[in-house]
Amino acid sequence: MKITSAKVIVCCPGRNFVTLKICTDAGICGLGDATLNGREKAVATYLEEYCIPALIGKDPRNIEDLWHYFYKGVYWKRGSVTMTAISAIDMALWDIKGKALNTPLYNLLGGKSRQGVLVYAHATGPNLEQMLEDVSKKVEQGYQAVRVQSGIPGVGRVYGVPKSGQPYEPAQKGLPHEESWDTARYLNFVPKMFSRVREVFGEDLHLLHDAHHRCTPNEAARLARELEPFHLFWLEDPVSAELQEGLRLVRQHSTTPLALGEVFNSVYDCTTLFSEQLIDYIRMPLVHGGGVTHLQKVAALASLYHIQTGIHGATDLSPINLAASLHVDFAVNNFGIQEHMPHAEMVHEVFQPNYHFEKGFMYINDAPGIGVELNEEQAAQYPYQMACLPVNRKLDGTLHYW
Ligand code: EZ4
Ligand code: CO
Repeated sequence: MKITSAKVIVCCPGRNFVTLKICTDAGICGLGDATLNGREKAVATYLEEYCIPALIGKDPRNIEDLWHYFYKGVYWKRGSVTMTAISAIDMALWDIKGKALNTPLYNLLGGKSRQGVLVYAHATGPNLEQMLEDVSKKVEQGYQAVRVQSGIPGVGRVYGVPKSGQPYEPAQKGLPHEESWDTARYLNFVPKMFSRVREVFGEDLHLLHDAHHRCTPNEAARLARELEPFHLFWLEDPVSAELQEGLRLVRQHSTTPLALGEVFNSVYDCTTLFSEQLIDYIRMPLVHGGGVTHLQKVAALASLYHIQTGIHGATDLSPINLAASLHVDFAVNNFGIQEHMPHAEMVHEVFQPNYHFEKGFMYINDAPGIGVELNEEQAAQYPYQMACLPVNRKLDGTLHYW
């Protein structure tokens, strides 16, 4: 089999998505997600100018070899843009392999290790009461695990908390807008918030929280310790983990489970965290973390250190990425939980998914490969619109440094 053509499809059905489509002389095409929120065109150009010309004529069945060709062969290893491009190629090749062998991707990864994939929903609100209403909604929808975020009194617009009634979308059209932050108010508020959530919803609901890299290791240690009575499923990104050693301080002070890695793009971002057992869940997404091929290796290494997967699944990652993630979630032994933020209806005019949610779990059908269809005519109806993630300033105007 040979690759005969490949192209990048950029569309904006409510938000931007970048998709790589690779086609072969066998008449089989594969799709890969290449969306890097706020930097979509950088990945599209990387693929169009450098990767696609090098793919033509290659045998798409040699996925491992092609992965290393684009990772090692370019000399400039790692980085989000490069790794997102490699991820898209990798996903498209696995999609082709599944279609060529007429079998779903999970079957090529060792088969199913479980009946369904436990997922968590997002509950948010500008204040405590509205947040509690949103938790109720998610529980009514059948979720057994809920991530809880709320506006903080005296802090204004906070990352990850949409304006009342609007869906959660961190990127805003145009150049970055600005949000505010105050760590002292945040640290005082979050334990009270979880105390209230436990009071209303009891002990059985799994609760998660995302600190979005806003704390120093010492602040994070205090937060993790003060959250212990509320038995979180996890505390996510308590610190920015560029300094992996920073997690030692957090770990030494608390038994609250820790989840990190949604911004990681290589196993080398994880090695200290894994080998010293400093975290409990690894959040690396397929789309920015080298695709199925690299995630399998990350999950395998994590499993040696009692670390489970908790793959990133926000709406800025396309349905192709979510489906590919679900295949991995089904297959790996050390699966923990999968993030699930349902895409807007408009997104499904372009991407027809092969998965569904039921009573707290997600399921995937047996369509071959990754199994998501892309409607190119519909995609063309929604041209790219520049959008960026916000910057974050402390109340005195200082750009928050983490
Ligand atoms: O901020 O995907 O846990 N989920 C998250 C996400 C990320 C966005 C960034 O593009 O933190 O909402
Ligand atoms: Co996060």
